[in-house]
Amino acid sequence: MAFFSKLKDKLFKSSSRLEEGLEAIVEDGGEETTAPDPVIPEPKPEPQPVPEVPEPAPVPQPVEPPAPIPADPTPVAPPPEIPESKGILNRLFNRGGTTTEIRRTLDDDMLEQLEELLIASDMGVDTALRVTSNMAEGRFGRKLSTREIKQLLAQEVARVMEPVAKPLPIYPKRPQVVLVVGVNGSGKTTTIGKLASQFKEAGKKVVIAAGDTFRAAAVEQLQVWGDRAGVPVLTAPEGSDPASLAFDALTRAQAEGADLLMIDTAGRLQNRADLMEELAKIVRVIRKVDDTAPHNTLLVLDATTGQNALSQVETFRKLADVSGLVMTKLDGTAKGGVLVALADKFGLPIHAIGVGEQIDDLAPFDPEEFAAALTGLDKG
Ligand SMILES: Nc1nc2c(ncn2[C@@H]2O[C@H](COP(=O)(O)OP(=O)(O)OP(=O)(O)O)[C@@H](O)[C@H]2O)c(=O)[nH]1
Ligand SMILES: [Mg+2]
Repeated sequence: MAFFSKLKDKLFKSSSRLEEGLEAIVEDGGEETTAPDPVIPEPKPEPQPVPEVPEPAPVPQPVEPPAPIPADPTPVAPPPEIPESKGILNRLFNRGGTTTEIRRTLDDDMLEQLEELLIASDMGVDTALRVTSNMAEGRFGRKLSTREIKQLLAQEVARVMEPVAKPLPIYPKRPQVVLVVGVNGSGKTTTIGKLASQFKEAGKKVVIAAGDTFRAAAVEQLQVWGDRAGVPVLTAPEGSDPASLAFDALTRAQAEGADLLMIDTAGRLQNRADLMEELAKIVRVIRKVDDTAPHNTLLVLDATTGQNALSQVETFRKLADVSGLVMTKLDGTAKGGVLVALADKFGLPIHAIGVGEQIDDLAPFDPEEFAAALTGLDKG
């Protein structure tokens, strides 16, 4: 699976940290065990009057049951060596490389270490506790290898993430208005560019509104993304009212029959009251054109901020009716675990993840791939 290895590469920092931690935990207090031999069970060497040469495939003979077993005390011929030699071959070929593996008994100490590791990987205390207790359920006292621990962890992570993995919903309503919010530098503008490109490629007619009128550079940046995606960007002079730009943009998007209008917003405002007022005004004004807008309010979060992402969700939920999340910068961070905490705590859909600065570095969120990449589990 090509994308999986790409994601795993990109999540290298998260996974390697968790992976090393898991290995260290199992090694600490674990012991070498001989892995149970997975080979085909050896046939019991039962002496019986077998044909001299072993048939390649002993075809069952339903017609005539193999006659023997008369308790004949006179051994006609010594039982041939075949069963024994088969055993030797089995030993040679199947049991030659007896594997040893370090396993550790799952006990309170180990669970505590696992909790600490998960907390350190930004899963948050509550989520870390829940995940480890689920991992332990029914397995307390069992000896587990690193691989088994990884599998268990990946399974629990995937279970937490499953319900939130939802692509941005597309409604029949046209134009569908997507308001994009988030703190300064979280990746709003970049994400709009990437999303616009994906929707354009999917045949949608997309329009972008440069609602961050605070800085001229912000508008230029969005125009660059619009050019890359091949999508028009509607702008207004620096310092002008973003709400009136949003109004104009929606009116135009409607007139042009656009499928999607994405509205960028500023993250750099003086204080929360300013930001709240600005976002509320944008919403108020676009509702004059379409009283069901915005249809999605995307909160863009920067994964490298770790636990901070949790408080950003809380803040933005008060400012706007956040309908879903995009988590950026999952490449090159050791804090990928925060996604698990977010999913566990808020249950908001995660529509996509940003794994780089290029236009195609936005991926749908796949819980199993994410869990495997995060835990360093080799899939398959
Ligand atoms: N590595 C990486 N960098 C990203 C990702 N998404 C965004 N960035 C970078 O993060 C920086 C900020 O991104 P912007 O899109 O400008 O963020 P913003 O939220 O629009 O910022 P403001 O407009 O200042 O509020 C840029 O340098 C982007 O290239 C990602 O998924 N991975
Ligand atoms: Mg921006």
